[in-house]
Amino acid sequence: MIQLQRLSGCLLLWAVVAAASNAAELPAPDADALARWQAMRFGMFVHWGPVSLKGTEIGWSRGQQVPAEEYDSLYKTFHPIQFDADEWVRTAKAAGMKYFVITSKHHDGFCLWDTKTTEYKITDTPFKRDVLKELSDACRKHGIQFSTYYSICDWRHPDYPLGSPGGKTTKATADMKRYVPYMKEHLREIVKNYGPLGSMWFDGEWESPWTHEMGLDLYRYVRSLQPGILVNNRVDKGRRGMHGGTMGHEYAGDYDTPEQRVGTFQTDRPWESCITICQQWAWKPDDRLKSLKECIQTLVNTAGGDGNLLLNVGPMPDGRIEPRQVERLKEIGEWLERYGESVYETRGGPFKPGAYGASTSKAYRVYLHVFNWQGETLRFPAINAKIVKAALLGGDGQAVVEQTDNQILVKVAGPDRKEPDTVVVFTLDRPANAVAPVAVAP
Ligand code: FHN
Repeated sequence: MIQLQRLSGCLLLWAVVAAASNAAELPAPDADALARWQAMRFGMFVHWGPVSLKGTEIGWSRGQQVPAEEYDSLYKTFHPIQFDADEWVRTAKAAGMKYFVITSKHHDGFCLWDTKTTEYKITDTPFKRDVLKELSDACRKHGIQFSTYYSICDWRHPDYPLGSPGGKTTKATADMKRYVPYMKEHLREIVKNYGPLGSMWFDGEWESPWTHEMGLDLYRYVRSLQPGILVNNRVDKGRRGMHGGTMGHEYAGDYDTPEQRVGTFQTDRPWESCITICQQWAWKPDDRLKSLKECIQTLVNTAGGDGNLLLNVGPMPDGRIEPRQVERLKEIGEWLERYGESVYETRGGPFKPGAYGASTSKAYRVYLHVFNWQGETLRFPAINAKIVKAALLGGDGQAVVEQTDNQILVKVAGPDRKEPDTVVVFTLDRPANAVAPVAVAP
């Protein structure tokens, strides 16, 4: 028995080492591309497809609120005649977003480009136009980085073993040996015809048909299509659910992907929170729209944690982004017009996010974003740098800062405080990235 246990122990160790060594052979992410993407801090996520005709959730409502047969026939009447790629991209730009990620194929298998692999695509709808082509052209025209979301799981395709509702059924004749090449051809078409891309944003990796070995292979394949492309951690099996972190170095993926939450403060590995501006990913009539305060504070808390924010909109079946969502995005852009230097090209910290708000920094400057004053004076822990100047970003009003060896006291008179965020700027006697991050007591 002991012998058997020893053998199984050795096999397990071998498997771990093999997996680790496999991962060790992965091409390193393009450091410049990663740094450029991190500096962008803010992008638009779009979940769209024929399901918008029903106003239910993309992928998940197939075989639930919408019978699968009906869901799969929606494309035959999908005719978003008001779709204007230029208008979507201009809306993203007006919001202060620097990159754009669209669902090229979600769990329902519908393809938003003119793929040669299936008729279940946008160019086989009454609309006939290639949405990915028009969006990639518009992004290039407006200087917005273009990226695509791609779902590994495909609950409609006969060769992907699990089906609707929500991956809870199985398909008798499915075969991953046929499905993976189908998927790889999609990725080749997308990168070659609409690239270069900023990122390939994978999703749908959590189900049993997808394995760690497949994830490592797919990461290598996508990097072979475009060496400088970024790939998120949902290409492999290492993602920690909605927390979005990666379980270990043996797993592929260049950045972590917290979902519907602001990621925790993390400066040693890039991350991006994906969050809906409403509640549902795809369009839903009368869905709850997040307030401007919630959107700004989410963006600031994300940047304060050293992460990016990918804020999602779900366009309507006529091809427009809902006017009230466009208005919200415009309001975010107006805030960034004034305070964007405290978000773009910054790093998180050195004061970690807390009840007060969050901080960001770049060069010799620290931007203290205060949401909650909790009284007259805010108290912050000492840092290993001298504050040589303090002011309010935007110039109107005064910040009074007192620094001792043990603490930093910050005071801004009531009339000078700003909703939803008062930005106090410290100028330091050294680069802010030389200052060790510190937690701020609640
Ligand atoms: O199931 C999907 C969901 O529809 C949506 O696309 C989000 C966005 O990241 N990802 C999955 C849920 O984790």
